[in-house]
Amino acid sequence: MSSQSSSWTPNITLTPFRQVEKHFKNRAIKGRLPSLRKYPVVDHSRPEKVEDDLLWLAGWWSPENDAAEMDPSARRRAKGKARALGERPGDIMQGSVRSIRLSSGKKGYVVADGCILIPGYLNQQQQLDLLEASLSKYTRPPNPLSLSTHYNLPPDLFERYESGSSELIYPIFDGLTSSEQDEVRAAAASRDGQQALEGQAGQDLGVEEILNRQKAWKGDLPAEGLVPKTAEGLMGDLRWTNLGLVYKWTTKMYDLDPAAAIPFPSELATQCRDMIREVDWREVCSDVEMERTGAARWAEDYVPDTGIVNFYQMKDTMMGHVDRAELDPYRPLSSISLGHAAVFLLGSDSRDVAPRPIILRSGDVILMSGSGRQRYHGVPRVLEGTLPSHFDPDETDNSSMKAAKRWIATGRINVNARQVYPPGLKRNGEMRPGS
Ligand SMILES: O=C(O)CCC(=O)C(=O)O
Repeated sequence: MSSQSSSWTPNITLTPFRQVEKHFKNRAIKGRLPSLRKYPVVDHSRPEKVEDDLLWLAGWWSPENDAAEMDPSARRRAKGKARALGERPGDIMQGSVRSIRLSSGKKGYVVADGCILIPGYLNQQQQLDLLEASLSKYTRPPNPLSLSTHYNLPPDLFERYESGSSELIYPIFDGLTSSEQDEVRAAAASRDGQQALEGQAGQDLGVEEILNRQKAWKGDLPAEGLVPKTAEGLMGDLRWTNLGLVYKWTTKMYDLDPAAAIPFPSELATQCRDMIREVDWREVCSDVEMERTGAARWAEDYVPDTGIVNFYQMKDTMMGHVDRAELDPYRPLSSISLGHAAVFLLGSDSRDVAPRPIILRSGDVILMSGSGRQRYHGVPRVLEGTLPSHFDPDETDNSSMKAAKRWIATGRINVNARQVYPPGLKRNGEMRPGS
């Protein structure tokens, strides 16, 4: 048995990924923004004109933000320059990244193997349409929301938010009988520590094992100690809504029971398919990678069957993670940003490698495919003061759009789509003949 001396301190060394995450998350000093130069960000989607660059206008590039990283004299000079917001950084912030031309004429940047950033893929109207759909349509049943396990949600949650309803919505736990509450408590205690932190790859588990594990899982449990809230309060607490095949956050597996499948929204599927079709994947993947991933066929057979809409309030973050629950580990994940800009960290397949920070603005798309699907990624910071003016209220807005704009005034939305089932794989796990 080893003994610990009184000077023993736990090993709290952070991985390079966590160090970068921590830097961007830092809010320790009020009014101080984290430096964008300490871990230089790539910023391919910035507008050409300085006066259109909301990050610059909001002071994100101010040298004053770098002060903590500087020696005292450089800090004094920086403070002087900061009054004029500083200079917008030049080429260094573009990084050494290959650009490609999409068939639509749009420009993409290969920010890592298999990962493409397409700045401004969605125009302003498309962003507004997707904003409204994300909040008003995609939050309706049967789609599960982050709050569904915990609150008796009405189907018209967003309409209540829109109308400013003062009606209270009650926690599920509070509505249980006392013996049911005891059962929930006992089940929660027996599961303590059993929650999957990192999921196993869907491909390694296979359909049958996923179905077996799903059957053994007794369901998510409602939390105790929540208070009743109005729709206004709950729309601020909302973190995600699930589209299509249901992803189980606690087990980190998809629910592959055909009876549980929810159709993926067709208009979103078309939009994401179009993105995949516009890319000439031979420009992105090596011959070996084309062969290994089946990328040559994605234009024809990429059909998203699941997705998540992530809702961020300004202080929300998403920890670095890898999405590995899909049965095909290579097919593209299409990811769209709306509202405030954010720092997106794109790492390698290990947290021991520092990630590349990338600025994502409203309308930008990231496609992650092939080996790029195994890369750690996350969102350590939503960037204050960067909401584009097309999200400002407009007198021609209908009531639903007004409410959607009210929501995004303090937030960011990410809409992403994935394909769980590779073509040819039937829902019971068998391969279709000839595939
Ligand atoms: O919000 C984003 O841009 C990233 C979302 C993400 O990484 C995810 O849903 O897995």
